[in-house]
Amino acid sequence: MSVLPILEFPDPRLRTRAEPVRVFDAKLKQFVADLFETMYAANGVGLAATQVDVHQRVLVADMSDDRKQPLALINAQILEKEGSQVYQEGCLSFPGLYADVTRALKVKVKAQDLDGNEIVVEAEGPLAVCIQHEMDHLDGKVFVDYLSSLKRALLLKRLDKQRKQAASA
Ligand code: GNR
Ligand code: NI
Repeated sequence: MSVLPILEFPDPRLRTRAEPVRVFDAKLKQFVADLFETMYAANGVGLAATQVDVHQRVLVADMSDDRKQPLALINAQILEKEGSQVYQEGCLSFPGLYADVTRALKVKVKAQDLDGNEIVVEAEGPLAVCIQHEMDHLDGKVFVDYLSSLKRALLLKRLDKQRKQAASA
């Protein structure tokens, strides 16, 4: 098992569109184990393969307080969306940055498990936010893309400032 390095904005590799997984082998299982290890080590609630520079449609999430409810989705597709919610999002690729994003309240997702079996997951609230956030990463999309250009510019300036401070500390 290994903790993988996480790409940070504005790395252009975060804009890559991931390819569907076609081979469900031991290597995939190892990769998913590494994704979980990386997510837990970074105290994240979700992680997309894109963020560790692997451009395959794999995402992991664990919204539970005890960090013992791992969910891995391969080749996830949204079947249905319902309602809307505003949630303050963060992202491991934008350390220290948070912003309100509006997304569907509920999602019904079709995906495959580690063995390639089809699964259907219905999620609501924070888990639905997380799944939508991770699916966006797999399409090269990040949460600041939803903000107005003014708000985005302000936040990215703040990120820059934080980085400069961290570098001189
Ligand atoms: O750890 C994370 N927290 C989070 C909080 C609100 C909305 C979405 C997320 S996902 C994020 C981890 C991450 O960057 N996943 O891509
Ligand atoms: Ni993210």
